[in-house]
Amino acid sequence: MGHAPFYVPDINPEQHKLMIHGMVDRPLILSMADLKRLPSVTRVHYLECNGNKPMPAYKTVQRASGLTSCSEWTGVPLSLLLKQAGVHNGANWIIAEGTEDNKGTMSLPMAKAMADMLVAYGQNGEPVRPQNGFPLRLLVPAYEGLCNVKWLRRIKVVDEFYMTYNEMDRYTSVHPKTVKPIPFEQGPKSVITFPSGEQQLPERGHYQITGLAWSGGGSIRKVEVSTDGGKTWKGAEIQSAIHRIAHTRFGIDWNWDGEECVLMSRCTDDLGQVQPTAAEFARYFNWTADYLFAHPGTLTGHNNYILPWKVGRDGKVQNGLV
Ligand SMILES: Nc1nc2c(c(=O)[nH]1)N[C@H]1C(S)=C(S)[C@@H](COP(=O)(O)O)O[C@H]1N2
Ligand SMILES: [Mo]
Repeated sequence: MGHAPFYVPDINPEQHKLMIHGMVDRPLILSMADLKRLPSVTRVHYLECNGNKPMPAYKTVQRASGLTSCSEWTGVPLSLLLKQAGVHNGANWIIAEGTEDNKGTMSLPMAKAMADMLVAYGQNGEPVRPQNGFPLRLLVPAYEGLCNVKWLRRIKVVDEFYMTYNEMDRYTSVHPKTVKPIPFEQGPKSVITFPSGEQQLPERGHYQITGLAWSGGGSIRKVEVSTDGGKTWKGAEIQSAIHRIAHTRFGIDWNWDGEECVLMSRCTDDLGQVQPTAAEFARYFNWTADYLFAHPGTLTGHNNYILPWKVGRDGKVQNGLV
């Protein structure tokens, strides 16, 4: 599988180059110093792996939804480099390539490259960390983690979607001319981090339910929390600065009466998209939630459905999808 590198490439930043070529008038080869001389932008964005898939068997929030992170990224807008290179008419895709053995190659739409992709060299005010792509990473806000090619060294401007290493894994039976890649943009998602699976409430009384929300559709407009398994919902408080396409922290006061209950959160983004339940999510594929859970390997794109937590009378918290 190309999804996880087996090692972190040891790259000398003094020697590292980014090449932009293919359907362009003026191919570019840029050093790190060249890139750092160009106008930069800094933005906070989350990343999430498609492997983040809440399943009944997953006991903790880390296991069900831990493959996500949020950083402040600094870099050069890819659009600036592409304009400098002069993109040909009909060049509707790019192929981004990393430096390690399997290259982590991805075909990505030109429209997205021109809209908001970043060639990032900074992460939280420091160089991008080795594990996250040092010295250069392609940042593709809102698109699934896979698209955010680490250790970036080459961007080829092309006419159509290509079957590269990562795509072979997913679209093995389709022809490049007719393939319809699963939608890259991730939907609205939230998770309750407290109280969550395997945690223990010591006694009845006051708690604050807290968690994280994010969406590829933009910023988080609201988060609602239910303490009765989705029968009634209350607006939660947004507790962090709201950035577009970024983790947003929420919380709500709660008085636990000591009875068994099911906690759920659902968010709405500024496109008006609402996070689905597992049943609603499965229905989109003409499945039931049971079918979805019985086929963990099934390709579904982004798995942004609600992960409920069941609180027992003993205060023990368990996965509520069971
Ligand atoms: N070059 C390269 N880029 C890559 C990968 C890879 O294996 N090689 N893995 C991708 C996948 S599947 C994900 S989810 C993200 C993970 O990013 P992170 O390690 O910064 O969390 O990087 C993506 N970029
Ligand atoms: Mo991933």
